Amino acid sequence: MTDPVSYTREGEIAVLTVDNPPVNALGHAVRKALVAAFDRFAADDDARIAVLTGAGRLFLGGADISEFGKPPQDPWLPEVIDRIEALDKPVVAAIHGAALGGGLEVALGCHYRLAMPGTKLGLPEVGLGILPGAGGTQRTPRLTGTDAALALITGGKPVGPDKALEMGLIDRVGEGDVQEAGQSYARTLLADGAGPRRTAEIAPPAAPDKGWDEIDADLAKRHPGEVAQRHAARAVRAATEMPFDDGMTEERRLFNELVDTPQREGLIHAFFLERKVSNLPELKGVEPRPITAVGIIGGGTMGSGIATACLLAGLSVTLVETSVEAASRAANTIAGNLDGAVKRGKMNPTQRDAVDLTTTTEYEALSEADVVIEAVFESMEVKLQVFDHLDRVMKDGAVLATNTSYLDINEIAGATKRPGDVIGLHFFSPAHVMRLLEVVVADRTAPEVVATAFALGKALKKVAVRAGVCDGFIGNRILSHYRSAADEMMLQGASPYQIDRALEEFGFAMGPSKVADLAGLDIGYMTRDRKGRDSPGIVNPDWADRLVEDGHKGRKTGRGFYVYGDDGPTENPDVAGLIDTARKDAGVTPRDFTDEEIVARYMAAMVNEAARVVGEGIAKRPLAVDAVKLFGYGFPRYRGGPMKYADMTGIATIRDRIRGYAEDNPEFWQVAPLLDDLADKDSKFEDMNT
Ligand code: T1G
Repeated sequence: MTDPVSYTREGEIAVLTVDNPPVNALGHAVRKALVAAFDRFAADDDARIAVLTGAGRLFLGGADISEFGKPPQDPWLPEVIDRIEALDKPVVAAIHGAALGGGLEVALGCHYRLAMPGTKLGLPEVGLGILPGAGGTQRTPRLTGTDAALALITGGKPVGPDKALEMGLIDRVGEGDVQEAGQSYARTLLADGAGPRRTAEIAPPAAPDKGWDEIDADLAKRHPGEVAQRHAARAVRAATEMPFDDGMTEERRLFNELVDTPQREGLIHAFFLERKVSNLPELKGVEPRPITAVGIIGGGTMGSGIATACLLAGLSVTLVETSVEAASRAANTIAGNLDGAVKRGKMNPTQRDAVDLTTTTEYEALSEADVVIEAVFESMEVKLQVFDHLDRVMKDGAVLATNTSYLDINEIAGATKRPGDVIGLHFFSPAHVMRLLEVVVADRTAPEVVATAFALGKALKKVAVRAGVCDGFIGNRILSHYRSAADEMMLQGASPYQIDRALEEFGFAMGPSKVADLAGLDIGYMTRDRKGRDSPGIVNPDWADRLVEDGHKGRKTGRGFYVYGDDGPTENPDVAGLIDTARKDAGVTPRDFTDEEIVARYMAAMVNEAARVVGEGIAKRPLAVDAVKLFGYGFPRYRGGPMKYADMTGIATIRDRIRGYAEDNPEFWQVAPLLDDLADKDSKFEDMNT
């Protein structure tokens, strides 16, 4: 490896550049090279000031996340930063692209800081289940004040250079080239006779406006179940109450506690899988087809959401509806979505006004589209008619995608003259907000069409996950299985509300009955119609059927498992009676469940069906299942996903639980072959992710 930190001199200015692609992560080699380079600067009598920069597209992307969980290697990052700060000659950090985590902490250890327009400066560590562990919790509040430091550190979100300047994180915003801007600032400092200005020597900042107990309670409420944010606030508190060195010791103690938590393991797993999941060996060297113009068939909630996602990505969109009125309604829905995106800061007003959207009733308007995404009613008959029409109007090489959530894409492809161009793009509602995209690859889908789908997913800032064709692909197929486990527990004695509470305590955004109410109880009703209500081992939730038959479809009708009044959802008093009737009809004597058993059974069903999905190749790797559940189904990110949960719980433990459950329902609780195999070998799902 070439020296990851170069040292050159421009007159009296020493220029130190970190070059460790792809993100200049501060791994062990970089830390050693930084110490050597700054030692050289200290000994270089002709160098009166140093400028630290990053090569490539950013300054420093932080500590090397892949090192966590491994024995730390000297020099530690805090030690490197302390050496920079202790120098008796000034050091300027010239920042571009991003200074994140340890990258920003290095900059805070420098004596002066300049950032270029568009730079991201932040301390995202809490999103990895840790905290800024190289002085960030001690130096930041000394520069910005305690409240601003708490917001930056516990929020984990980066700020731009103007905000950073206003906060006191940096001293100036540069112009032009970062190297020249950094050296120009250095010359100014020399001319002003500026010497080292050590952040650590700033007096401890004042206590925050709010009391620490209130701050802790706020964080516990905003990040239920998570520990990192609250630990980080305790480290910032130390900065206000202790001398710098003691604060650093406290920061290190709290950091080490977090490194040892399962949440750090889960969150770092989630960080890497988000990037690995779209990295498919089968696509190596496969060129995607260019996409600039997208056609959408159907302007309902999904079609309008998909159109919005494409417009947010700067693509031109032609949306086809069956009538002028329907097309106009779709245009209004999309306009509302875009206005919402501007409000959320996802799009600026100029971009919003420049969107290229055409709504029409003519398929012929799609003749130049590079890809078309069908999002019409979930009926094979309707979809076959749509694809027959598309087959006739779309140009050669166009990609024909369906947004179906369960229909057989091989059948749709087989009805066209171009099955190689047909693929599934399963978006999740609201399609312009939810990040998950299941790319469903049919038997004859061409590799470059798969590559094109992933390129589109990247352009839409989605987490694209490859799925094979089956009923429900990855996410919904597994959902139907753990949903049945919940139904079985309701029949046996657990209330829907205890189940929701137990799973929300486990970390789910919503329990299964709240999710069902949100999606619409009629969706489940129609699925049971389609699949049949007498599959062996599957408990049919007659109580949910009765609710739908009485017109109660969940949130959209104001009543389902919950009653949706002005003061939020309350339990629907009719549900208990409906379940009791079902228990009597089934001859079941209800029993109590503990919250622990509810979570264990629910998760065992999820892991078991996920193991089948991986074993059958519907998901190529276990991390694909984790990605689907994290980005499409509200699985708690700090647990890393169901497969990570299984690895951390113990595969054999889960297998043995399933064997126990099988005693009273052997048809449903059958151990998946892959789960059995891993348990017997004492292996982990993680071992299959390479
Ligand atoms: N360590 C190791 N690998 C990293 C990495 C990091 N910090 N950041 C990115 N990668 C890998 C990533 O997995 C991918 O790998 C490739 O680099 C490109 O990433 C002591 C303890 C910097 C904004 O949290 O936010 O400092 O898939 O696709 O879109 O207090 O990467 O190619 O094999 O995301 O241009 C804090 C995390 C660490 C920043 C660039 N730092 N990274 O985005 O590229 S903890 C972070 C990012 C810490 C200190 C603490 C982004 C980016 P592969 P990418 P990008």
